Amino acid sequence: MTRSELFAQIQQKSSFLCVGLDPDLEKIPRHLLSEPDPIFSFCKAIIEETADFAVAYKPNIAFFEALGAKGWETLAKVAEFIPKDIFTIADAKRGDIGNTSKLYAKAFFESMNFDSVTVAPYMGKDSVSPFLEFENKWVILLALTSNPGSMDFQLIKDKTGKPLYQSVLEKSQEWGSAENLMYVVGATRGELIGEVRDLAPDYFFLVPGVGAQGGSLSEVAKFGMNSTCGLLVNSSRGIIYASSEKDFAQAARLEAEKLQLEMKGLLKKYL
Ligand code: OMP
Repeated sequence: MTRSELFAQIQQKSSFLCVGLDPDLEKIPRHLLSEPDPIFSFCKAIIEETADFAVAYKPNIAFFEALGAKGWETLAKVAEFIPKDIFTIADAKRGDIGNTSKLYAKAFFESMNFDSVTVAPYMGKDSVSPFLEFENKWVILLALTSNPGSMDFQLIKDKTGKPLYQSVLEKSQEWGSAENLMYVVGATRGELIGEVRDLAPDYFFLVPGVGAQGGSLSEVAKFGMNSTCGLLVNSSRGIIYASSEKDFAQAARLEAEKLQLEMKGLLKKYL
């Protein structure tokens, strides 16, 4: 999917919502456990009920690979089930020496046909570039993450006073462009999102951390939106675990719709 196709979808749905699929056997409704593939049944129902409001889905690979070979099968089924006009993110946070990264890229872009994969920048250019060589596919590079530990390294300043996350943003723009590279910027980062936007004006940001982690959607839009929206805001637990009863998918729909309505207002205000 191209950047303009993604923006067209955002305009059409008045939404920049990414629904995070983090399905945990211990948290999904009990009645699903008698199904042949409970995690698939869960994700399928969530996708069916939220697709009207979502422009992206982000299966977090950990929740699938924790289940072994069966989990990988389920992931492939989930990826296949997501409607083709919706952007897909394999949240795998990969990155390794070049010839290994190339195979990670093949796994997610060819074997499973995801549109994008999350990648860690720590190993540098040769660990990220192999992902950027696939046509019409995207790297979503960790820049400023939502978790408390992001302070440990990402905010460390170099001799000139520049924090590490800013060096990641500047350097990586030499490797890719706004047509094949996005950045992870946590919703919990408030006005720092504005600083990231100044350094990467045209790029899309994947913004996790609203909902369960307490980030504010209106702050994200205020500091982060650009002329083509430039935001995919993710919520996982806040949507998929809205109810643990038989009505879980309808409850997820209501949460997704609530976020979409707020997004519609923000698009009107800032775009
Ligand atoms: P919720 O907190 O339940 O909405 O889930 C957030 C999702 O985004 C999880 O799948 C995390 O792994 C992921 N995530 C973060 O929470 N923080 C980050 O900085 C980066 C990610 C990510 O790359 O998606």
